[in-house]
Amino acid sequence: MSDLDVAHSADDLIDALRADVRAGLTAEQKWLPAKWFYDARGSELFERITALPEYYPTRSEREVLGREAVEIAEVTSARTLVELGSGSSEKTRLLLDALIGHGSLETFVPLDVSASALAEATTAIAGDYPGLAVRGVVGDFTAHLDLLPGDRPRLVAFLGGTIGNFLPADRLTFLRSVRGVLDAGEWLLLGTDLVKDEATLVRAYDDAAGVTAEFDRNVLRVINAGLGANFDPGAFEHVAHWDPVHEWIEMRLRARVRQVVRIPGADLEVSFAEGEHIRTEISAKFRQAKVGDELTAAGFTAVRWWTDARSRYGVTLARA
Ligand code: AVJ
Repeated sequence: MSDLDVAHSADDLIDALRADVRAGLTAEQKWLPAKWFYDARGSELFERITALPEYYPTRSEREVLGREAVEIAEVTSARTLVELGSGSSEKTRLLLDALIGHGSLETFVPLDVSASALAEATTAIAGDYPGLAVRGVVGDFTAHLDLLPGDRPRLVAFLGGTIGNFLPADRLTFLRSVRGVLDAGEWLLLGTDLVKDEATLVRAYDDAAGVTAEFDRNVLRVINAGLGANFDPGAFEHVAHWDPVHEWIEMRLRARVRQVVRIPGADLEVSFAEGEHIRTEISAKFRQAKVGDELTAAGFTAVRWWTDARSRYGVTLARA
């Protein structure tokens, strides 16, 4: 059994894109929110990234979940699994199998901005788990958390390291809002990529095959399609920059030449100097203590911390 609840209509989506493009591309340092990568093409490119030899986070997280899913089921006895930014929900199957095996799970609620990725995932999962109620929500996890259905206790999974895409202040706001929709005693499972040597990090965000570069440039295609803009994606070079002070990877699109871009749907003309860049994503990397402190500040208690064998990636189970 599956259904899709659309919190974000197509019109809402264009309004939100317009507002973000106006704010980001008129700023002194141009920037765009990372969520706009993920139209159908962008979600597909991200799936390809997860299979790249350089992009370790997906495999490291899968290693932890494969090892610890039964423990997660035993500790939480969740009746509902909510997955924020679920994408293809591939790793989620490890959790579904364990929670169903444990006998507690009734409902799976994947929430994603990408309607296409979500429709595919809900259909596939509903087909493979006949007893499970699958209730997909097309929405933005910074805006539509109040819509989360399902019997308690719920386990909210926020995996992949996507928490790293928030700026630090927004991260705390977000964690507090998750805490705000949960009752005391419900659960958060949080995936965080960890600080490591710069070369490994930069390679993971600038792969040899150029898939990440195409993913980065996809945001320009999304703006072209949504707002009738005339970005030439080929006129921008993908850059992965490690910021050792903030401990985050910054993805940038750097203008190869001086240019002016028209964005009629946002009533905007944007000039780029040669070499000027748009910051398209930050992907913060964490240390265990920082994760624990931030969860505490948001009103959670971390009860388990696991990493993969190479300590590249951390997974925290926290109680509301
Ligand atoms: C899906 C947001 C976790 O930040 O590593 C992959 C997205 N960006 N390669 C990340 C991404 C470039 C990814 N998250």
